[in-house]
Amino acid sequence: TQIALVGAPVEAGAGRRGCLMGPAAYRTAGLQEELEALGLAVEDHGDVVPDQALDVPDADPKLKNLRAVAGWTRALYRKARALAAGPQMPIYMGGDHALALGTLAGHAAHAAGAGRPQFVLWLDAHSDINTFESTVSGNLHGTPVAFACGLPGFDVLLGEKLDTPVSPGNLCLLGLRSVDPPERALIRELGITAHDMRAIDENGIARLLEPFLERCARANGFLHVSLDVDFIDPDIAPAVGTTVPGGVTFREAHLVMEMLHDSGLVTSLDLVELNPFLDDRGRTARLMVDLTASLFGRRVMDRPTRSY
Ligand code: DIR
Ligand code: MN
Ligand code: MN
Ligand code: MN
Repeated sequence: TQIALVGAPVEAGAGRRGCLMGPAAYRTAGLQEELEALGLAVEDHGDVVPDQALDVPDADPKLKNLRAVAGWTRALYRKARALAAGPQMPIYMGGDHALALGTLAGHAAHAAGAGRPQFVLWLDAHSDINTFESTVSGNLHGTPVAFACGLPGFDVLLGEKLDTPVSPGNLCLLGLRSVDPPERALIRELGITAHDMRAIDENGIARLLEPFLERCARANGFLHVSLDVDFIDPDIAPAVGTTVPGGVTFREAHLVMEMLHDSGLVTSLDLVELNPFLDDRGRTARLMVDLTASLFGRRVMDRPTRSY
């Protein structure tokens, strides 16, 4: 396996500053070296530079940093689309979750061109399915799922309509514990698979994740995984601006990654919302690196590769 590390120091989509230091923290925490230790060929592509997006209003009364977010979306869309066509599997080192506006659009466009469905696993305390209409905070990191589903109102981001949306049936949201009322209604209307923390408590991670991976495998889909730091419990992952208590444990998070590795299905990965300014001696950055290593095959004992 070959891997492309792509820095996306986006912080315009979050409510507080600091996520721009994320890519540097992943490099300092040794992401490249840990993946190379697993025998993978890793190339660091450096940090993406955002477009100017001068056609977008600079000061929108409601949507925070709309022009800056549009600039990132366009640049990351092109980068993701180009990488999806090549041999390397991209890891996008964020940056806040607004970076997924670009990465998801790019990967979905490539999947459509290849005639294969794009699947998305959203690991997050939040559902991030606000529209420009429904958002109360105006923070655009709360919108990428709605954008990816092709909901209306987002054309200003790319400067054109997203014509290859992800089918809502191919999405799985896992780890939810903060969902705004309009988001909850949208999830129901679109029929998106959404597992909250109670579902994890009652069923365990494996029973929830397996059917989704099975569907992806059966459909010969590409799988994009978007890992928000706040998926994990803030007691062990404090470096995030939007902590919500009651997140997944260390082992639950690793189990997700281990199952993803065994599935062999993952084609792209976002690491988002790490805010190193809020970290405790790098422990969250190191945890995110270790989780990524589990996704790429670090394990305690040998196990057969799963075939669905
Ligand atoms: C809230 C919080 N739903 C919003 N969202 C996120 O601002 O739209 N926090 N993504 O991380
Ligand atoms: Mn998020
Ligand atoms: Mn979140
Ligand atoms: Mn692997």
